Amino acid sequence: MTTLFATAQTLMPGGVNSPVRAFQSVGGEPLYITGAQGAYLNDASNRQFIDYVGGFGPMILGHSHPEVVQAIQEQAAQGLTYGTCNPLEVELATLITSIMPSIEMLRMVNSGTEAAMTAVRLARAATKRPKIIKFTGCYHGHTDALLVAAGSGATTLGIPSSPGIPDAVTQDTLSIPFNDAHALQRCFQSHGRDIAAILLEPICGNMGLITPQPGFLETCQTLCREYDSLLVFDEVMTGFRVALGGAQSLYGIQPDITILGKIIGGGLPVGALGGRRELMEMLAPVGPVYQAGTLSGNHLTMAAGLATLKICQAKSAALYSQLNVYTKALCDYMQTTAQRLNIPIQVQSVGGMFGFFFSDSPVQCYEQACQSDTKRFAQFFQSMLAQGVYLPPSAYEACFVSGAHGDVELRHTCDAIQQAMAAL
Ligand code: KE4
Repeated sequence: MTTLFATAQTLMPGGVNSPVRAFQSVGGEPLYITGAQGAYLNDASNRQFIDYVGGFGPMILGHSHPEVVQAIQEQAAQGLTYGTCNPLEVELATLITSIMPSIEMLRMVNSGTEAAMTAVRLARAATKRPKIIKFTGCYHGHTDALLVAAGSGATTLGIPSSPGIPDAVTQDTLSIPFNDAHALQRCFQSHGRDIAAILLEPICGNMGLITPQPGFLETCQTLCREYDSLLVFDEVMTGFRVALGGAQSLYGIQPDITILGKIIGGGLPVGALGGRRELMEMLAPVGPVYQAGTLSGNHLTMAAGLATLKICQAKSAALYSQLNVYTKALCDYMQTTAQRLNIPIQVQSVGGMFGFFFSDSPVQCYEQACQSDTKRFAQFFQSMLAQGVYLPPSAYEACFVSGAHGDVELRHTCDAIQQAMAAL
């Protein structure tokens, strides 16, 4: 064991500041990254890896993009935080609302968790109803009310519903299978007028990658309209990732509230929630729904997010086409190699994010995801890592491609896939 990790384990639970980093489900020791450029990570042992985690989504342009770094450096020279308003938060809000028409107004916070927590409070206040429908395996951060059958690290570690949360808090959180329109209809038939909102990842990225079945998102929207509930899209991961306008632009569904994070901070701590004006103006100081944050709208984060989103917008046609082409080529190679070696695998991708399950049947919900072969995933993960390719250290995460991934990285990754699969 490296001294870094041994020391870390004496100072931080599991030696980490976020559980999925601990490599517990894939074995071995976590990486200690000391630098990152473009598509690459460099670790404390001077090893280099092609990175398919990208900070779990924010690094869509690749690491250390010069314009993003420069924007942060320039702002840092102007002070690190003011606790006041600043022009950059206005500029970023203007840009986001111009890209996502469902967002007339937004509030910046410091994480996706904060944004999801606030969205739930706002939906309950707006509808005067207590219940929230979520989908099993979706992850919306670690706020008490949403740590019910949660994905990502919660599932990775086998604790999808955490201890320490009173039943009184979770009794109004209804978790049903993703892609199960009948279960959703039954839930509304049972609880209809008590349901404040449906909260979902429109494309699930926290139980591997699972796409909505045709019509499923429309059913969510129709039932919300029928019962006067709110539709809340958690686009922390998919926003500006799967398309410039996020999943809502891909599927043509306008949610009432959108949760954002990751890319809009360019790699710095961020979250946001946005929606129709009359909803958002229920938030203090205009309305009575309280929410606050010392570092919300911090100008360094705003600068990094602005620099990132401006490039995504300016180069959107080329960038998203490049992400799509690269990701499809990689996934096609993974699928055909597995087929040639008689290894059952399900590969899915949307834009610059992809996921795969070692499973002989399609994976459309959490229960099916949990039946995939996670031991085989761990073997594959370690073999890819040994060949200089870093995948998310869990079968219940999504992989991410950046604009800095090119032909050299694709060829290296495909060669590594061939080797890793042949060794399974
Ligand atoms: P944060 O609080 O971690 O900023 O965001 C929570 C969140 C909310 N919604 C979605 C759809 C998310 O994917 C996330 C966080 N994603 C995980 C990766 N699956 C963060 C990585 C981690 O927990 O270390």
